[in-house]
Amino acid sequence: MNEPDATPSTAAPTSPPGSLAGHPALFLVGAVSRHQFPPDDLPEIAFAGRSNVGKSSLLNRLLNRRNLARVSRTPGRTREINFFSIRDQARFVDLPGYGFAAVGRQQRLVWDRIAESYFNERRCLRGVILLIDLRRGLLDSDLELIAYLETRGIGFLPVATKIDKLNANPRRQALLVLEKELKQQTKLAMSPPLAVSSLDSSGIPTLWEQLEKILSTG
Ligand SMILES: Nc1nc2c(ncn2[C@@H]2O[C@H](COP(=O)(O)OP(=O)(O)O)[C@@H](O)[C@H]2O)c(=O)[nH]1
Ligand SMILES: [Mg+2]
Repeated sequence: MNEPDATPSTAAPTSPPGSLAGHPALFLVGAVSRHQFPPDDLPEIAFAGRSNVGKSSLLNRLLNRRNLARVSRTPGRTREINFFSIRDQARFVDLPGYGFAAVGRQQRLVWDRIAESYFNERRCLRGVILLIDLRRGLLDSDLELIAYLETRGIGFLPVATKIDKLNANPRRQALLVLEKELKQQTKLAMSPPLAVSSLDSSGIPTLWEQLEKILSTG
C-alpha cells in the first residue's frame, strides 16, 4: 500500500558526479523474510536510521525518483527490507526504521529478526549509512545500532538529515556536537557526519561520492 508521496520536491534534480548516480534505479523487492532477499552477488549499501529520520526521502533524492522508496507519514510502518538495484551494478537497501516506541513488541521482534538475518547473511554488504536527524542528535536507539555494528565490525557513514530545518549557526553547532559524540562512541565511523537535505538537495553530490567510494572497496 503506497502512502501519498510526501517527498520534499522543491529542489531541481541533482546531477551527481559518480558513474552510478543518475542511472535508473529499480525497486527489486520488499522482503519480509530472508528467503525473499535477492542473490548476494552485488556490492550493497544499507541505509539505517530511526523511523521518520528521512530515509525514504533521501533514497528518493539520491535516485532522482519522487516515490521509489515510499515516504511514510506513519512512523514505524515500513517493516520490510526494500532492495533497489542501481544499474545492475550495486544495490541500495532500505532497512526498517527502528526506535519508535509505538511500533510495539510484536513488530519490534520482526524488525530484529529480519535485520539480524540481513546483517548475518549479506556477504556483499560494503557499509551502512546511518542517518541521524540533526535536530535530535544521537539517541539511545542509534547508540544501540552503533554497538551492534561494532560487534560485527561493520563500518558506517554517519549522515545528518533535514539540515534545512536549522539555520546556519545552530546547524554548525549541532554538527560539531554530533561529530564529537560519534568520536567518543565509536571508531567505525568512516568520516565526520555528512550534512544533507532532501528538501534542497544540499550534500547529495558529496554523499554520492562517498557511496561510490564505499561500493568500490573490498
Ligand atoms: N524539511 C525536510 N523534511 C524532510 C527531509 N527529509 C524528510 N523529510 C520529511 O520527514 C518526514 C519523514 O520522512 P521519510 O522519508 O518518510 O522518513 P523515514 O521514515 O526515515 O523513511 C516526511 O514528512 C518527509 O517529508 C528533509 O531533508 N527536509
Ligand atoms: Mg521510510
